[in-house]
Amino acid sequence: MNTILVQNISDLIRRSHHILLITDERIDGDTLGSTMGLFHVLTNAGKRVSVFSPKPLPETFRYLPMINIIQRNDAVLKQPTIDLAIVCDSSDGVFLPSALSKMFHKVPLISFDHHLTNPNYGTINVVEPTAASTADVVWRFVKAAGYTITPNAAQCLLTGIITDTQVFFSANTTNAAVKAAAELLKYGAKLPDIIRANYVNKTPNFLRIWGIALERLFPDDAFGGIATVVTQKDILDIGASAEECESIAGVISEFLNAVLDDTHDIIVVYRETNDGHVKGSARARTKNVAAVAERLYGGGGHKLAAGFKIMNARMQELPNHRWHVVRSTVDRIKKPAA
Ligand SMILES: [Mn+2]
Repeated sequence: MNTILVQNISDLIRRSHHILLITDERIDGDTLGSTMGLFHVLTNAGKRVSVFSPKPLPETFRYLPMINIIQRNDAVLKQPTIDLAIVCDSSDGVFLPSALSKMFHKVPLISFDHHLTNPNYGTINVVEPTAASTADVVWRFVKAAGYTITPNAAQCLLTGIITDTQVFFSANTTNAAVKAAAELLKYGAKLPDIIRANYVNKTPNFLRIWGIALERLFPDDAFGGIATVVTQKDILDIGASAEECESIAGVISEFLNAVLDDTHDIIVVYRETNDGHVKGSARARTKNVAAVAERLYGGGGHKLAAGFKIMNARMQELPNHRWHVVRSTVDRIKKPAA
């Protein structure tokens, strides 16, 4: 990491009295892990830190040390004492300006990210598109700046690396990410706890829906890949909770991407939401699935991992066991979460 950049950020942090950390609105292990990692590093360095997250925290991440200090009320943004803001893993140039506009003062903003699409909205931007996760970008900064790393900080940062690489399974896994993980283990991170919380530990209801989805696999002409569907009827029949449903498309698409043979490149999981829309999670081995998701449904994300939302739609099964999207008369398309 560029020494001048590290120096500039360290100077901003040293001069600050009250730092605001903000997660992305698409809550995942990386935005939470890198944000909470910085929280532990900065509080350990004697800094006053507030953390804001715009969305509820999934139960999966309850194991992250001190996760309960995260505040969801906008009031946290309005504190007049805040003189520096840091955001992690937020490539969206829309959410963040709207959050920042609620702040009492305009303050310098540091952005750590690894999304190619990051529009560099920060005062200082540390955006490394080749990095496997924002957490390993943050780790390289923390190390270069000479901060003390506590076991709690290590556990949070390792969570970001492990979840964004699917435990070093996904194609974005880099030498730097594996090296960072090895270093964080030395500082006290507990890898088995991270894997247990994120990758096993599934409820029976979740597994039942997973089973239905596997049985339904069909060739999907729209994406040119293989797809499956989770309907509202499945969710109601099984009695799955809203929490279980929220992550299910992502989990199943990751699983299929891991286990399907090489004759399939694109994998799509469609899920009907309880408010009448269809959300999709798409994965690819080599093709640019974000481009396909964008062309078809105004979706987006990473080249190999994308998401989309089809407003006012439902899934319908055809006689040949294939499924297609049926839109209702009001046909609006909204920018999605990956
Ligand atoms: Mn990430």
